[in-house]
Amino acid sequence: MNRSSVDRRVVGRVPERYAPESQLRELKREAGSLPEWCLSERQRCDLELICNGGFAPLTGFLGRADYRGVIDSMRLASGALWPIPVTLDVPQAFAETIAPGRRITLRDPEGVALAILTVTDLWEPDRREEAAGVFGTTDPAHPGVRYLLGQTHPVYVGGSVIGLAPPVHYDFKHLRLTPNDLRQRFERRSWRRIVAFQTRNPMHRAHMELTFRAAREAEANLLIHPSVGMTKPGDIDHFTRVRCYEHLVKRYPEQTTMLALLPLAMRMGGPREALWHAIIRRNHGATHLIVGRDHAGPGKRADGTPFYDPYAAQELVAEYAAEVGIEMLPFKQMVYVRERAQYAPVNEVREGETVLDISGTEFRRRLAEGLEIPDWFSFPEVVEELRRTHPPLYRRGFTVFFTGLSGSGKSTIANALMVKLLELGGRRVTLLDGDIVRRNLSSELGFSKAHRDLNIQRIGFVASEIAKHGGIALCAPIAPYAATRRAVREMVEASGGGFIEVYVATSLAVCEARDRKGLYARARAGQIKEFTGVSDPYEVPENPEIKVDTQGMTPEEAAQSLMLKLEHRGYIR
Ligand code: PPS
Repeated sequence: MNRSSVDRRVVGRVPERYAPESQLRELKREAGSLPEWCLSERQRCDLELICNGGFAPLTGFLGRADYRGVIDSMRLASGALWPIPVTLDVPQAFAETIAPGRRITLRDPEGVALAILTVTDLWEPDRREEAAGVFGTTDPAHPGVRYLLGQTHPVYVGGSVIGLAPPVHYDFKHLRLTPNDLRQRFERRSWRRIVAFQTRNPMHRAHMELTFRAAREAEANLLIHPSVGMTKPGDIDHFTRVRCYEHLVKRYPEQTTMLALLPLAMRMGGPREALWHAIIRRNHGATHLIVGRDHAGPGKRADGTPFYDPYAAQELVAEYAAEVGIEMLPFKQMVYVRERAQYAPVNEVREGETVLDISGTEFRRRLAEGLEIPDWFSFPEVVEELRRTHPPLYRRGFTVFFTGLSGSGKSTIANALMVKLLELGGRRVTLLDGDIVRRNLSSELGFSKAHRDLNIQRIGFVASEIAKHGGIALCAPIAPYAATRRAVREMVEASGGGFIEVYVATSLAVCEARDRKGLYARARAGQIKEFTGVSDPYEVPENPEIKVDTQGMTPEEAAQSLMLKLEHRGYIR
């Protein structure tokens, strides 16, 4: 390793985009009179790093020429290296109220004016082309693609920003250090060589070993720099993670290691994202970046193949490291070698040695089932912290979401299941039956697609709150649309609860023959419009956790079989 190339004092500041004190009063007055845009979570993260210099040399959200250059060649129009588009997406209706040359106020969800943006460009991007260019795929199994194609608005607004105030964070204030805060601290401590470690996961022994080795090899100090903006959906929440990191830093020798939080909204873009991380860490004063296996990896495709080669990120960062001004420390996967009772990179394991490893999925399974987590894998205080927020499944909340035609037997089975769960005891159970919800939550709604979606979203919201607080929600609406059911699943799972979709597969003919409420007859006679199965669609669930065939089975038998399945999956015991 060429030590001299990066052996430098971390002097100087990165340019920030905050308005000088002398102009603040005038700018705040102006902000009150401009069209205003309420930032999404991702835009808020991006704005913070634009303003505090974490995204230098960006001076705002990308304009059209920069955007093109970033997609095609990872470069801004100025020629500066920049691999990931940082864009401000807005709906068409808002775009129509602004034009190039105008200024807009960027606000946080509470209405606080964070910045003023001077519009230079306004355009409708081809977001599929962007996905293909940046992520190398348009497959929605890639979380970056899914966000881009499913959650961004169709018009991009480019322009430079001037910051009025940093976003307010109420959590872990002592760890929220800007690039210039960090540079100043490094300077004060005379840290000349700083290895940054990026992570979006809790850190265990393997990570500690890896960072130790990296710092030792580089003869450098260590900056543990986890991303706490948006990470991959399903990740462990940052509150829990940060408490784990705080435990862990106490185990490093004093004066060697610093922990700081990075408000980065990750895109899970693999190699390009790794290069982005390198630029961001350089801005924060780091001289080295650890790039491990599958850095910023998006997970796998539906067929199980990875989106990127696990070491492609290392190759790309290595190619541009000199230009970025940061040295990359490539790391292989660390595994525990039983005979040596220590960790080693997987490529240094000798023949005949026994390798122990617990994957992320296996670790989550052990947490979910309340199983033992060995000492060689993690530290007791870290495991304890994770167990506090991730108790075993049988102590977590969950939602059983019945779907099926009117008269299919959803409510009856849900009722029977509720009674059985209450008989078991120890848990709170709420039944959100279609009719009950329509009376109490959705009394003003009809049966158009928009109204049905709204009805199901409300059910999903209530269910996710119930599950979040450890309760059991039994939902029994028709819920005819697959996309809305999927959205509810995501909402419940994001709140930490389990989600079990039960398709009550009674056929239309049987439901109609039963016609307990006389609704089918009225629908056939044209007296009820948009009736599911008759004059309105029902999209059959493709992958429900459980399919109930009510023919030849009483509701009680169906409920009993559901109890067994819940027990088998670990939700009750
Ligand atoms: S949805 O699509 O999920 O919002 O429907 P949901 O809220 O579950 O419907 C509850 C009950 O409304 C009665 N009903 C209708 N169903 C379907 N289509 C139309 N047009 C309609 N009009 C009234 C019906 O009895 C549903 O109850 P269940 O328990 O499913 O029979």
